[in-house]
Amino acid sequence: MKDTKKVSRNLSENEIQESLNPSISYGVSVFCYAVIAVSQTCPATNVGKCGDQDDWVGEFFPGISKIKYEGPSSKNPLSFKWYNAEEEILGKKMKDWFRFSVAFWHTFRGTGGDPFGAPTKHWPWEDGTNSLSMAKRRMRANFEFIHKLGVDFWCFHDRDIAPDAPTLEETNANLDEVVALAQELQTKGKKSVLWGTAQLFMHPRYMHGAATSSELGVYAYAAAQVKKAMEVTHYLGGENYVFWGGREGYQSLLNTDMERELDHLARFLEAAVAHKEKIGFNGTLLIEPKPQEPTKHQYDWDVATTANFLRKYGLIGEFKINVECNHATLSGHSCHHELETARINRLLGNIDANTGDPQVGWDTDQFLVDIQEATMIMISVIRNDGIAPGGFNFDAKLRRESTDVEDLFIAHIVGMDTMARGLRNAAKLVQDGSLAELVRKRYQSFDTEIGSQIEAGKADFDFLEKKIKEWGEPKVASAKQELAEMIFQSAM
Ligand SMILES: [Mn+2]
Repeated sequence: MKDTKKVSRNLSENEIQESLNPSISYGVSVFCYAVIAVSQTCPATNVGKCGDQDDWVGEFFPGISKIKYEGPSSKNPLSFKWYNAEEEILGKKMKDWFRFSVAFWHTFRGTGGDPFGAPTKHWPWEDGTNSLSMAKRRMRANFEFIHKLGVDFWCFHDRDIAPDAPTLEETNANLDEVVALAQELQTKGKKSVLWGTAQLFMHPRYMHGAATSSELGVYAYAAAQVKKAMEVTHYLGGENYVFWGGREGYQSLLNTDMERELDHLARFLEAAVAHKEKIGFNGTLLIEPKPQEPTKHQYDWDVATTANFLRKYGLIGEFKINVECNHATLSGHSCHHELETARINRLLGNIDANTGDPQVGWDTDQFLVDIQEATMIMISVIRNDGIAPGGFNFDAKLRRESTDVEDLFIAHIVGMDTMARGLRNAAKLVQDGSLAELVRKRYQSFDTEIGSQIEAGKADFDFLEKKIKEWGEPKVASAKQELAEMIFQSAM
């Protein structure tokens, strides 16, 4: 960190307050408010289009029309080469396999700021404020974006779509005003919310966590915030609600009562289940595992840890899991492993489609462009017969150096095309059947009378000892891993 250039002056109370809001991201940018706080300004070329009112005139993306499928030979960057929404693959339309969603926080609040540098993105519609009118203008830009991109869903954090205020009542009033506009735009554009969530990690009150904070007042504040976020998600017709424990973890076990914190987290989630019933929200509650960052240890480390937590506290059946690929790799697993762990535990609820960098090793939230990885993801999704009412949320952001408005479209297009190629490849593997046959053959010794006795729990050790004495040394077959890889490759 010695080369870090920090903002050299002290920030005023107002600037700190403002800096809490602008750039919300699950990634590294949460670390350093001060750098992020450098405000965007209204570009000179847009004089007359910016101001303190929601007075933006005309389109936000005037040079870009609705993105169309043009097929693999197209050289047009603003077209789909592989994603063809209405095309049926294995009996389901592509759009129904994916249920793609734009993440409001990355696409509309991502500034390109990082712990070492100031924002790099100066979108024409941003006026440099975090005002309510700016929030509304941004929401209108969001709906034009998802319409032109051709996706049906969007996801949000409460504090990203509307500004924080000094009191909870005023903050909620801000949120209500923006949500009313979002509802109007949704109805007009026939769009809906894939999921909503509460942002419980950026404000300093959450420094010890939210539901796992050592402070009762913070636990209560978080409860009030989640209550409201669940209510607005329900109001907007959201199909899911996500819990991501941004700071639910610890920095040191020396000062932490881990058992008490986990008990509190369980009580918090139980209260969320009760509130869901109280308001008649029928959406799925989802937990999004992540192993660490910004905490040293986050309690919902990975899918298996989260499943164990849900079982211990009797919450299985109330929650499913939102698997984020970049979080999977941070926990030392592949995305495919996490999806399969969720699937076989009947917990697969949603996918945050992104990826990390294999060398960098932190949560870089990049658009996933690896066709092999996408194919493995889609193998799990096909085995699960889709993930509705969940979908594929692009919890992914442009690189700091990508600064053109059209880059927002290009990033989502390549992300959607990559997943579409994954689906097409996985479907080829399913139709070809030789990979499934290889796996079936590998376990065929259990497809016998004694095998079914074992699998039914009816073969005790005495019986098996008797059998092996009869049979002698068992024959052990090849695993055929390289052949499996060869078959997999043939579908790329
Ligand atoms: Mn995520």
